[in-house]
Amino acid sequence: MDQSNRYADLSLKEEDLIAGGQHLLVAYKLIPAEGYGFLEVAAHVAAESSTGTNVEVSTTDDFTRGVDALVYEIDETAFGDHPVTGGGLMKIAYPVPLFDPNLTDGHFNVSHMWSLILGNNQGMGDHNGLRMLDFMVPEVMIKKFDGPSTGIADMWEVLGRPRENGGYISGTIIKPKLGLRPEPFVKACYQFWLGGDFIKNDEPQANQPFCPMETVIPMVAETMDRVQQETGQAKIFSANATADWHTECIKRGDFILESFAKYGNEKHVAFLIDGFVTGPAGVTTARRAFPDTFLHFHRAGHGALTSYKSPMGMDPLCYMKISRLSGASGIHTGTMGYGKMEGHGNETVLAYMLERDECMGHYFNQKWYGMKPTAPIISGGMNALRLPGFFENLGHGNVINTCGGGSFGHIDSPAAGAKSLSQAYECWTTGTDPIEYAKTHNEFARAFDSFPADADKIYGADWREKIGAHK
Ligand code: RUB
Ligand code: MG
Repeated sequence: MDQSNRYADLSLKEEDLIAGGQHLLVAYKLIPAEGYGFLEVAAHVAAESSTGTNVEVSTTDDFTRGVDALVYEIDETAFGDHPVTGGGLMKIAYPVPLFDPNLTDGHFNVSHMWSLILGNNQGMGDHNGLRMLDFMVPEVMIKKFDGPSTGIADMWEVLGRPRENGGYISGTIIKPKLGLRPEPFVKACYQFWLGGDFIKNDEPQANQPFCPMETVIPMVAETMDRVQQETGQAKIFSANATADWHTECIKRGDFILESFAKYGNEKHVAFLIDGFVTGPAGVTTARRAFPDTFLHFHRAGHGALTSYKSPMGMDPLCYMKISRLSGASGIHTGTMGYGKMEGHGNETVLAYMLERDECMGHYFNQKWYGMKPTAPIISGGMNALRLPGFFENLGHGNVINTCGGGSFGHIDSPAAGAKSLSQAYECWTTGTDPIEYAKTHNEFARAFDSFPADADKIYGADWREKIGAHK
């Protein structure tokens, strides 16, 4: 049934909708199924995502019609006719009263927003693809999302740096991913911390019988204390507190904080929450139960939702915005094409959208009205050789970066791997040519020997001759 006479109004102007401030706007890519018209399916999406269904229902009244979501713009051929990557653009305006404030405090909740704007409409049979490309939350709603409570500024402070522009945080992920018992696990921590700032649990590292949390976490806390005394430098550990049940998440969080508090280091802890698999409930549980602890949003599995290979789901930009609304202190943004995960150089907007108080996205200029920033966490196949190009593309180095293979794969030691990372940052901040820099910085030079395929690709196969003799 074509409902475009009710759920579409192409005379509406986006600037008026924005100025009115009473709508959440969403841009989608839509591929109608064979035999369906573009506007017809677009209107069905608006109906399914607001006050309607696939048929007219007798229970509708005038008030109901007043909160209809409306298609206000379409461009049927915007992305071409490829069956997967093609499609048209459509934008829908959702009236604010459609969204759900909490019973407890009147704050908006992300789960509800998500299920409305990217919920049932994903499963409709009259399209072959529906992907959310961008959305814009009006001021009246932004102010009622939790947003972050702590952030990278607090982490910089713990590290003894200025709260503004505190610079690159060199980090790692303990590798191997699984299979380390407590002794080798903390040995790996110790070795990295001799040269680096930040360690995170790899996302499946939790409470395995061969490395129980109640054994290993106190050992990590003791190791952090020892390495801090030996180096005179502050260190951070991001501990996995992901759980299905909020009580379990809180139990893990409490236990982790207590373990580090024994050494006065409870501020040196972040909680890693796998926010894709737990969903907004996991993130908000940690955000609200532990407002003073940095909330590290890891997103394993997100590719099923955000991959550019899919005509479904949402663009990574939308996922970033959702994480900031939920209150993540930091989220993995990918590596913008410089690491091993899917991505490309133009994804700098993912970081800017998280950091800035106002940022132009793919379709909408989002104002955050003072909501605290979420830090970009750069991870996945990175190493010292890939970092100078990454910083150059992003334009700054105020990020948390975790290099698992890039640190534990360094030919000399994890400490040398860690040092090679901060050297890569110094190389870039001083504008030094990496080959020249390598001549006087051994750990960075040895990263070339450690990752020769990367070295060949990024710096040319003659890097050995150019750098010359080193260890
Ligand atoms: C990286 C790693 C991270 C993922 C996350 O290990 O374990 O969990 O890369 O990916 P390594 P994303 O540094 O050895 O590649 O940041 O894209 O979510
Ligand atoms: Mg991982």
